[in-house]
Amino acid sequence: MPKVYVSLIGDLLHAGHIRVLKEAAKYGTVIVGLWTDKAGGEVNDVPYLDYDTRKEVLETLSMVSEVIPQESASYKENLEALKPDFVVRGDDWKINSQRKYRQEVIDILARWGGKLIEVSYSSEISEANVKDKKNKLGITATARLGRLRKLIEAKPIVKILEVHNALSGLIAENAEEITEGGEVVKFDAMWSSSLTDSTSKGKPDIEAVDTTARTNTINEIFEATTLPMIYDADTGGKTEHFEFTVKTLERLGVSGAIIEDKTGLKKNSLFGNEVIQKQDSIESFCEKIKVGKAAQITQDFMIVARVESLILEAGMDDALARAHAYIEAGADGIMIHSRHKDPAEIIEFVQKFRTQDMHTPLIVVPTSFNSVTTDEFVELGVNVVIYANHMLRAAYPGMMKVAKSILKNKRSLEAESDCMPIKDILNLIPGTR
Ligand code: SPV
Ligand code: MG
Repeated sequence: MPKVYVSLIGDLLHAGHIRVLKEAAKYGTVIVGLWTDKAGGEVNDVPYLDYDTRKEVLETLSMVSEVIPQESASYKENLEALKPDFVVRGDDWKINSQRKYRQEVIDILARWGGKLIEVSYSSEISEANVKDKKNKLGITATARLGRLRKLIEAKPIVKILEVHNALSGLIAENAEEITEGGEVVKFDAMWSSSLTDSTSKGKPDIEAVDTTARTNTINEIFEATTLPMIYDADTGGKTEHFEFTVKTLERLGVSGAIIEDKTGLKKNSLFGNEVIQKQDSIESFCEKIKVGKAAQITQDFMIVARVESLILEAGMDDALARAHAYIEAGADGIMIHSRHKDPAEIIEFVQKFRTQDMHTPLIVVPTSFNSVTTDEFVELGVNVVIYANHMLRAAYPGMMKVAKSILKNKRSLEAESDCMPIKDILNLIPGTR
């Protein structure tokens, strides 16, 4: 029997897949190359369902003889190992970001006279379209919670945008850019920033906005979005209180909390030593991490320890010693912060940390060292980058400008060009009409 290779993510199996598999079965024995999470991560399409669940579904189909993993978005490795006579696929990849892989498949098959068969794929049933529809239906707390850990494991880097209300949440969810190669790039998750949530409420960033108020903001954001969220838990508060915060966040479907190793009255890190801020002892902070880890109910919730040694000028050795101690205490990741424009100390930290620990997720917040690109962070060994305050900082000057213009001109005519058209704001949110 001729060998037929079909490559699938198979997250949401739909009529298009069945059409491809039926066609493939006409040509011989069908082997499905099922994408691993990492393969999906290469093209910004990390599956929602885990590999074994997707495999189980495909294996029950009569058209499928065998399911094997495809470890990369490129088919190369599996094709060279199997040397199939045919590859069958939906024809949508002629126009989407996977066209480079299409040409590679054609070239590889040509080496042994194999053939690519393309099945016409109507756009209403493409996987992306089905996912869009699914997003409109929303997401459960459990599915949202588990998503961040999965994204960190599967993607070269996870890009996170600050949100402070539902509208900024919608921007994080929907903003996209298409690269020259046709790849769609989007944000992967949202950051509930203590700075911007407090500022939106007209309060200073000193833990004065309590957990109840913070979680109200999260609820509003979750009503309108499906992206996972990481929560800026400041110092985590009293250790005895932190365990309740962890349970509250898990119940809502937040994926993790970042706690910083400061104690007493917390001030924003970007003040550095211009204000009085005190770092916690390693022992006491490790205890807080342990209590938080013991409090969590799910396996997936992440507690990330934020090291403030560089902010407080306690030195590189202190930063590294603390990071390793916090991991030992159970932290699922390290956020290293700096307030310098020059990224040198961040680069030094990451390089030194990675000589001892290759795996623990590293998170950076490049508000000050904003010249470094996500590609450069990937090279360095950073796993998560948080753009921590930009949505609020962008909105405020626009609002101030318009408010002043109305005062100055005694009418809004002059401000109109700085505002989005009424028609657009009416239509911005689906279901307004
Ligand atoms: C926040 O966004 O509130 C943060 C990051 O904690 S920073 O403002 O840089 O301290
Ligand atoms: Mg903060």
